[in-house]
Amino acid sequence: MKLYDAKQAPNPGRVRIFWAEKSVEIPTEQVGLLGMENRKGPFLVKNPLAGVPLLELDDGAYIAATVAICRYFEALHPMPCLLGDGAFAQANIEMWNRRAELALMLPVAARLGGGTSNNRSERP
Ligand SMILES: N[C@@H](CCC(=O)N[C@@H](CS)C(=O)NCC(=O)O)C(=O)O
Repeated sequence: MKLYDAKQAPNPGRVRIFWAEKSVEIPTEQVGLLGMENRKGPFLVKNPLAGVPLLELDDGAYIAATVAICRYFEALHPMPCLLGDGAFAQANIEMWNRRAELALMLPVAARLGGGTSNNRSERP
């Protein structure tokens, strides 16, 4: 298993924080976002949406999207429970997660001039 990571980017950082809380260590490979390595052939074959983080599994499958990767590790390593114990806690965490992404991270990224896969159509 390997995580395609970019040390300076917030989304892969969320996965690394999640792993740290669960005391999980996985090899990482840095993807140079400034050199747009994520938008070149080899990486695009792995993740056509171009974003990091991207988790490569031992069987060759890929999981893209921060929350999906975190959910995968929550299922593999349930303790400590980070995504909620019970229906309300899970929904509440998901609600705040979505709020943080949509109301905080997206406007900040837009103000900084890009850097998310959600506005890649505006980039060369
Ligand atoms: N929906 C994706 C978004 C991933 C994303 O936008 N990652 C940023 C880094 S935080 C990225 O790869 N930006 C470079 C680009 O889109 O070219 C997720 O949840 O992981």
